[in-house]
Amino acid sequence: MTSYPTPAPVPVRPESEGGYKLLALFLGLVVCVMGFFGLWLALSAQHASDDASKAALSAAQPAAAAPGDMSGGSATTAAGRPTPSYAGAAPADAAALAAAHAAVPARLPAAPPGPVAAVSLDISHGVVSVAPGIRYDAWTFGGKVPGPVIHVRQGQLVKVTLRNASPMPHSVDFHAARVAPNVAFADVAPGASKTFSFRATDPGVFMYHCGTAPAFVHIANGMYGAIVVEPANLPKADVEYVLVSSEWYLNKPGDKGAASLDMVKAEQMTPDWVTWNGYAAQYKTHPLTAMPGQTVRFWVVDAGPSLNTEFHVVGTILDRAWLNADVRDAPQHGIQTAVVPAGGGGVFDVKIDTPGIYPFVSHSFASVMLGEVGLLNVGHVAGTMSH
Ligand SMILES: [Cu+2]
Repeated sequence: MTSYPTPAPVPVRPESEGGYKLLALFLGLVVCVMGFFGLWLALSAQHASDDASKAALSAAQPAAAAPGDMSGGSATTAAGRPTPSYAGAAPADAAALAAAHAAVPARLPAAPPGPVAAVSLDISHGVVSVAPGIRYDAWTFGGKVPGPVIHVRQGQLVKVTLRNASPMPHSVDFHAARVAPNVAFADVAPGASKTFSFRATDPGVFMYHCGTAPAFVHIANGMYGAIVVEPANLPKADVEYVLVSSEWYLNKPGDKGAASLDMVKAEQMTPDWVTWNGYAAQYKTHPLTAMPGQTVRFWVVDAGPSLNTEFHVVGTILDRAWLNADVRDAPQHGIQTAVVPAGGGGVFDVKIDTPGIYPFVSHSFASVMLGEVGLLNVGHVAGTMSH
């Protein structure tokens, strides 16, 4: 018989030692990988922090003006230039100047009869008054800011003739139009003119403005107005007014020589003046009027360029409010304050039975401090009112 030696007991330890070595190797690798990952995270965070610091520094610097910039503004000034507010700046004879100022007519003009509404817009540059004794070198439709109120009836063909008597290209963009903007709203060269048409299919009150780039600058310099596209089915109003809200950003006070656009203030949306129909508080000195019991309709456009208007009439409630100028749908009733967004419109009816003086404001009250306040005198009562 062959005998076999009894095999020595096999120790388990060597196998177990091999397992531990593998485990140790694996853990070592994990530690290395995590170490590298941690280092990478730390470096990335440092880079992100550096980038954020650079971005913040860059944001604090006013942008340099592009070559050929014709804003007339202060974008060319050095970084960090202070932008003092000229809000409320007034010469000693401001009250007399306000009284002598011929308020912009706010009454809605008649719409032309017939199937075609011919609209002429003459573009020019010139000095306008934006507050008592404060002048601004503006870019205009029709020599005034805002441009002429255009009133057409829904369904009419609006035939626009644009003549550019200014030294630079301009254009017009009608929010009431459904047209290819690259064609209809294209630039018109200095001295040139053009005609285009659109069907006024959509009723309401709409902004029009120069759309030449940068439109922001062209709007801030005064190139905007309102077009009312009146539907046949609105309830009757006794008195109708058109109000265009807008901001002014001045690079100097404007009392000694006309101011121009301050791009820094415009971009930061810190206006010097906010106005109804282009001139601070003009309807405070020259109130709009109505008789008790009459329905007064306000067609409101906010031309911006940047701030909304929170339309509110002190002492009453908006009986009907067609928000966003959506006059195809039923109005809301009993509204205290209605938002009119920059670049948008709203239609509001009030019926006031008690004689008195009723301020109309943007209830974003900083705008009131800057001039966006007017009075509706109901019943030709004596006196005035501050708000
Ligand atoms: Cu323009």
